[in-house]
Amino acid sequence: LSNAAFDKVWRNARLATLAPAAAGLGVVEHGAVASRAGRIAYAGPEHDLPSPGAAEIVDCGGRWITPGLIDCHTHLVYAGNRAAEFEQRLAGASYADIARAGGGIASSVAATREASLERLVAETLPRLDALIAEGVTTVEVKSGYGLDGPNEAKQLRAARQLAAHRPVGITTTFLGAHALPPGGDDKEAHIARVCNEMLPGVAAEGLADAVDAFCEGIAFSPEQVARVFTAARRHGLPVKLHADQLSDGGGARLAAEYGALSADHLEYASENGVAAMARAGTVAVLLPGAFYFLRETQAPPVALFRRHGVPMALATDSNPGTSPLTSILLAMNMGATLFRMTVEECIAGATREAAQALGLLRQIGTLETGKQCDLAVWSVDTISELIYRIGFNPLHLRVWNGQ
Ligand code: DI6
Ligand code: FE
Repeated sequence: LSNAAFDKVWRNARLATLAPAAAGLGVVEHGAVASRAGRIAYAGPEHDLPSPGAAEIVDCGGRWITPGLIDCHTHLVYAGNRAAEFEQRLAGASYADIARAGGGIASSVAATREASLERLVAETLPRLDALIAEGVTTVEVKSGYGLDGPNEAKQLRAARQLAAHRPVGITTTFLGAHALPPGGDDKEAHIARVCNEMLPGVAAEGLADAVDAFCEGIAFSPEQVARVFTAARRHGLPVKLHADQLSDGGGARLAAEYGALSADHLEYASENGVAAMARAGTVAVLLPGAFYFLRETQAPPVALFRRHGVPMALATDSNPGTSPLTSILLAMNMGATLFRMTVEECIAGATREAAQALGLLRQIGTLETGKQCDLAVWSVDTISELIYRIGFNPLHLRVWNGQ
């Protein structure tokens, strides 16, 4: 360490560092974190804290510090809502029935195309604020409600602009292969436009950090997704996949074959799909909000992910159709109650494993020297309270990029 003073020290805290070399959550009982120039300059026992002085010292009063939470799968940018469709489902219609009748994603596409860029940002900020209020410091945002060149670009620009309005990290994912655009009936033609027009346009403008697709009977086939992934590779973009959510379509294996950062949902993933993910280092992103909201009954194969050593992340899947959820803490509680994940898995799932699902584990996701200083300080006695409570927000303070 140089002699330069720390910018800030948070002392008298218990740390869940999530450092991969440490056991479990990497707990440090009498801990401190120090920042310099937006990065973590120290995280560990307070009595080992080097003492070059600090511009500001914050006494955390024995509270817990975790890495800032990461919501690694959202469709946060869209216009309108689907409350009417929710009522149809309450009356007995299924998600797939509504999609086949031209509702579902297509109705959000119509509303999103109608909205200006400014309007999209304005409609999204309250949702983003709800996440931020729970200690979220990085949010992944997908397109997929524009489904043509100009509107996909508009959605991704709106996502990028969020970072100018709020102190939060935003990563963007191009999801042009989400559904057929309204009125469209030719999946092959849509995939060709995704690969030859939309993706090159979005990549040329630097609007996307990754590429995703929806691999499902009601969406696109593995062969069609493979074409999108090949195009992504041509543009040097990593891939992710909505895989095996409503049926086993071989999505987990397909994602692994393309070295995907993550495969997401995975309720119906098979063991050989899970094994392929393990070999490829693909993270399983589990989305209990959608499982709950669709009243699904088949939980993802958590025991298989554990046995094969596939890291499990948790995210809100915040979207108007299947998961109108803007609480990462509730997603974590549902990971435990609905998917039987452990407290440690739920906390790792919204920090370290979520960072890996975004390809950002070197920058964020744990309390380790050199990483961006993103912290959440919690007024809880035991860290399990974060997972145990429902609808209670114990966030004491949040630090993004050292501030
Ligand atoms: N899977 C989902 O759960 C969301 N998208 C996807 O590919 C649903 C999006 C919506 O219904 O608007
Ligand atoms: Fe999704």
